[in-house]
Amino acid sequence: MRTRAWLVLGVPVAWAIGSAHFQAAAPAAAAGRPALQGQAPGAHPRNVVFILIDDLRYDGMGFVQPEVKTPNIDRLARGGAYFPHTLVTSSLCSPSRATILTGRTTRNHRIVDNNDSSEEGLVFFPSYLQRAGYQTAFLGKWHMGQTSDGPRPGFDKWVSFMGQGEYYPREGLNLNVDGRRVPQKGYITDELTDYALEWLRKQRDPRKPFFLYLSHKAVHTDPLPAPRHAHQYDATALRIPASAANTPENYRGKPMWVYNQRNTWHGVDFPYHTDVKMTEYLKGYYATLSAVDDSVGRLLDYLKDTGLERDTMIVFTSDNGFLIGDHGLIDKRNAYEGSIRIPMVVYAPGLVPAGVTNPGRFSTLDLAPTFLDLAQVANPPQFEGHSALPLWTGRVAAGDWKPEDFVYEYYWEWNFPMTPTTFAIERDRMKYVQYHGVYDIEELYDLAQDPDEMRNLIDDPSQLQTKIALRKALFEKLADARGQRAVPFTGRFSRGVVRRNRGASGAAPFPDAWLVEPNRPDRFDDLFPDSEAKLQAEREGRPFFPLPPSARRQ
Ligand SMILES: [Ca+2]
Repeated sequence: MRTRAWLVLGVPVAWAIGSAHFQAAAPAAAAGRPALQGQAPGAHPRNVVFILIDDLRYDGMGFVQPEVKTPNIDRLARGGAYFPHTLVTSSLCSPSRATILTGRTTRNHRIVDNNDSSEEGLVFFPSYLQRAGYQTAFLGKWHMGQTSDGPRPGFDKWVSFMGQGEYYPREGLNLNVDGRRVPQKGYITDELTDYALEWLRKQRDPRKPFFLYLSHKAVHTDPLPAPRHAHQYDATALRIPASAANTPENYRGKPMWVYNQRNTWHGVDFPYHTDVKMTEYLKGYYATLSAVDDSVGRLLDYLKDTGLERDTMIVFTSDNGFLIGDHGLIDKRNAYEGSIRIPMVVYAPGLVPAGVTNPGRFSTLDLAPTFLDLAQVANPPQFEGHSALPLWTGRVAAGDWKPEDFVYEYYWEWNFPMTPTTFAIERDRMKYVQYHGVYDIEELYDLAQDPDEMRNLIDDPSQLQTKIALRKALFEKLADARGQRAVPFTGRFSRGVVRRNRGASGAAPFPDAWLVEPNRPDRFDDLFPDSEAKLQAEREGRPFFPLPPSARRQ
């Protein structure tokens, strides 16, 4: 973990909160609020401000990385808990957002990529909060459905835009405000914050608890900072990971697609088909984050000034991670740590312990169950995750927190053909990754020993049983709600971003271990399941499956 400064590893005390907390004397802000259906007498629900950033890297916060200036997010972390082991089940905007909103995996909600507009039949968790008496608002990037920016079920207030939206206003660019076309007037992060504060101050019903879903466009590519931050990082040296270098050590044991991607739209040699260095790109990226940080400060000040802070949880996170050269890659999609880890800070004075780093693992699949748990609303049967509230509050210490296997899925997008369909599973800090539809190697990492994923253990004889067990578990868990396994695809409308920089890196060679002479006596062995017996035969230099006479060639 790359935590620094004042944060302390582990949760210091086992807080006995849980249901007892909800029976404590109601703060002034909740006084007079009627008990909601299904809640214990005297209980009062929590308000939630959910701040979702787009493509913010897990370590892209000042309290983790001192070069980055995020004083208000740091305030949240000082007064709340930081969870460095928070993961996304699909590292891509639309599938990940759909998972957060529906509590379902991509294989079940079926928003399989950024081209997929199908929201039919999906129920978004704020609907359940509404039924329980909450007032709900959605502000910002929705990015599911390419055909409508209109209000969706589950929200009393709606401010959104088509697709990715834009940082700055231009002629004809509109927001959708409660179904009406309203011109975008200013810088998008500031404008969304203005709408959020206006709703909190003037539009919501103060007698009801609220859930504010603030979904920023920032810091998605191409990041454009607010003018006040444009030169904030001009003199700052920002670093990229050592694995960005094109060296034999960095590519030892790596799949071929990883090397092949370095000179593409999503590679460090040709980032978004430009010659921009990632160290320079990051200056604009973090300057764009600064308006988000201002937004956090404005919201926090409002909650403090009104006394609502004692009764409100703030959750700060991102829809996916972001690679900045890790393994020669940029952006997201793959199952490497920089892609699937996200920032996560939870601030709720009196409920969530302050100033701690909590290593317990949970994922975006667990957010909807957590929010419903906080509101004391029963989970609907289609939810696939579990409430992380016991971990967040410290009721279950990180050391006693035993999450289920984490399962990852990404489906090949024709627009960005350099990243294959990817499935992964993490159990007890061992991560196994396999690729679908390409001729390439699997990966197995011991994240406890090798957090940067530099030593692929897939062919390490001592890991044979782990490999076999994780392959089996991954296959079993990838069954969808109908018990089926289907790799989806969406319709093409172009060849996709296939260009390469003529002057940069080329194609990967096949792994040396795969290059052999003809007529080997063990040439059928790979047709048989991996086992100790097969490994023993390999150790002894004999074929596991002796060739029948008809297949022998001298
Ligand atoms: Ca995203």
